[in-house]
Amino acid sequence: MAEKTKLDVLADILRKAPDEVFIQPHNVPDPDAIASGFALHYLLAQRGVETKIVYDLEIEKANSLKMLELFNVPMVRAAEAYTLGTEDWAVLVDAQKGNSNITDLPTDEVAVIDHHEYRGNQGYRFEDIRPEAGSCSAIVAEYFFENNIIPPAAVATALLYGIFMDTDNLTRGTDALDLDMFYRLYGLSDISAIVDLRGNEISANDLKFYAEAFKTVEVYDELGFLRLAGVNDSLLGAAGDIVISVSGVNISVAYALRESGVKLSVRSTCREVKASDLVCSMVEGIGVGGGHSHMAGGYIPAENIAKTRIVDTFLKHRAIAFYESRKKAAAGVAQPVSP
Ligand SMILES: [Mn+2]
Repeated sequence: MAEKTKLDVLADILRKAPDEVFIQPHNVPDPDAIASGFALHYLLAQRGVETKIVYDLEIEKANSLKMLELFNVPMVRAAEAYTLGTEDWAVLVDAQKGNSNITDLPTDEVAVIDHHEYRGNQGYRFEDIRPEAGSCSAIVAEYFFENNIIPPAAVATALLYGIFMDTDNLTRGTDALDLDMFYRLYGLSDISAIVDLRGNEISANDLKFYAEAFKTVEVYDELGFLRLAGVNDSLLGAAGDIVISVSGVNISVAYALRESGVKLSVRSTCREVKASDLVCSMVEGIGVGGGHSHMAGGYIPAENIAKTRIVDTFLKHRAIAFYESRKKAAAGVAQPVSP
């Protein structure tokens, strides 16, 4: 007898749900999170498990909104999911329980599919966590091919775009799985929809924020800093991607100052300085942070920042100190002092 696929195992578990089954991506879902949720919703329906996709906070970015419209993704905000309760089960996608970027809803989180650093089993009955994958979309895409299910064009295109975005056009943290799935999805996708999405990556309003933010850019060696004003901090990552494309800059630290605290987004293509290590050192003892070697995020609540300190200087000081120490350590390894 053929061994059960991951999808079969997951569907078997979810059939036992006492009430509804929800799929929950991280808050402020990005294209990878939306595609993963959308594709899993389709796959589970193929196995007779009906689900609803639910998310918290807002979908802010223009391309994420465009995805919902183009592919008709059935996603509702948690606040509007009136039937959601403690009897319901949830599958987390592109996030894990206990992450700072996901709201703990009343549901029982029984399963997780993710590509972030493993945070340990949080009581899941099913987990498929592959930190080496550049996107969650590639992991979910594999479920189609493992089960000989052909994704409809809308699902294939959403997944292709999810891989595209999370790997920065197949150049950031890309794993063989991302490439393999990209190749297999490509022929099933509607490339004109990808072109449409590429043409909707920022709104006219975003452009104003970017214009202000780029005036704040400061470069120190390979580090590029950027401060974003206002509440629209979903632009942080995208602004950081632009800063890192500046010649000579290999690490970008983008941050937004809100009344409630500081939000950080770090990108790195520097071998010696992992984005996740840098962000962890910046928030050490005062906040939370994590991510991948190429991209990471963090948050420092306002009450943990001494009022007497200038936040910009404080952040830059911590980042530069960590950068210098890593560089020094790497140089030490490369050129051992002769006895
Ligand atoms: Mn992702």
